[in-house]
Amino acid sequence: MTLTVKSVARVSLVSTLVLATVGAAVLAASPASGAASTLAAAAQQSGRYFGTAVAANKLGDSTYVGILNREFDMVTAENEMKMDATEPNQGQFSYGNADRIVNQARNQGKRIRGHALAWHSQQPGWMQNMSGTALRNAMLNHVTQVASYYRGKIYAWDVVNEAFADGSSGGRRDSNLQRTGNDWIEAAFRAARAADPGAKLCYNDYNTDNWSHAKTQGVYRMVQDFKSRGVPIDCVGFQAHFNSGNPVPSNYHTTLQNFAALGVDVQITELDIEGSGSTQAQQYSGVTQACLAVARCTGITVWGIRDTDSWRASGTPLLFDGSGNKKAAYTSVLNALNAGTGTTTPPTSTTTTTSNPGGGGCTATYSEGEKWNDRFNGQVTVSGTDNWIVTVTVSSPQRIIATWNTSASWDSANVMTARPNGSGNTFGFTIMHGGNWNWPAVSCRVA
Ligand code: G2I
Repeated sequence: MTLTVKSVARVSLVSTLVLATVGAAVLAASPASGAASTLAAAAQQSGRYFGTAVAANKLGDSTYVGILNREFDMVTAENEMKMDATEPNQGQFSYGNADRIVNQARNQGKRIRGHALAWHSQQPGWMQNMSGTALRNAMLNHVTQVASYYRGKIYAWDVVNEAFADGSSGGRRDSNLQRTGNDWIEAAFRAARAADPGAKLCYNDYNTDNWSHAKTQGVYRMVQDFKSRGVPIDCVGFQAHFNSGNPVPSNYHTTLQNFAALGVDVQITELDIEGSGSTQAQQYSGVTQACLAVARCTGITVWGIRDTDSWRASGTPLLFDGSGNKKAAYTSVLNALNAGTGTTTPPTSTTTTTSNPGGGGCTATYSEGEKWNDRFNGQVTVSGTDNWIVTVTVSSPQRIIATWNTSASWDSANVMTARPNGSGNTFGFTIMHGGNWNWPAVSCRVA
């Protein structure tokens, strides 16, 4: 009991700190002296990047290019690497516009996120009409060709984009690709790994920000499954398109942390938040804080530069106005990055939670135990049922070496399944940390 209370108190304290930081960030007119003065430089202080989507047809706009060159160190082609752009006719590849973006970025010392190798949308006409083995082979050939063409130039590929259904199913989205067989995603990842072994391979989706949403859980289970079976996946992209109907969730940090605990990087890949003024600025700051608080959140990309460049320009969702002036949202992001609370090797204060995402039944609460140079102890307290199954997932190179007050087993993928052994509803374990002090992800279900 005491343990649960301590843990809850810590979570509340961190929330308060985040809110206080947001307030301070919005009030400040300019960065403190000594702080970095661009988004990229500010993000680099914690080893992260700050990127933007770029459209090839705007590379002649000097205001646009001026902001791009000054503020960002990662670039995503907004449309130019999609399947319809790169393979307009089957077997005929077209890289002109994508290359303009890649060359501009590389000449400026920026890195590139590739977007996207396989997707149900933006397929060329010839592919839309295909099905079965012919489509599967055409998709794999596309992945192989495009990833090979850009081998060595891409930091991370969105290998598969938006493959999960919206709503309560938590399952796959129906599409011609899905109908080729449920293994189409892992087949795409294997082809991408073979074509460009140096690129991080990401699964990228939207509406996966709220930890309690079925879609988020569906993607989580897929990544967990891929990690356990050795399917090559390195990262998960959270598009993060927010507005009043799809607001920044209060559990955003939990989502990022729980995915990271599976042993993948997480990236915010297409951030935009509709709105204006201090409300928008606070939301931007909160998203930035959530990334900074997760060691494996390696960077943030906004989906365009000026509001007028946005795919939903009327929502004014970006960091610069139509004239290229910095908005309040820009200042709040810059200040959050400069606040420097985040680190790529954080100490022990990560607030991994604890819950039954399916709703109902039970709650598992993690709290810290003793720490040593090479290992630390943790406890989990379960409430809501005496008949629980708790999953504890640690992230590489961590490994669980001992447990007490539970009947548990764990596998090479660092996932432990714990059940009651008659000792009550609090159990403990020891983790060899290998320098990774992140808390494990825990979740609970009724047996
Ligand atoms: O819809 C927002 C994003 C959601 N996640 C995946 C992203 O790839 C997606 O980006 C948007 C682009 O921002 C739009 O610019 O994807 C849309 C569809 O691919 C893009 O819109 C397309 C229009 O539908 C086309 O009519 C247009 O020719 O942009 C094309 C190029 O301007």
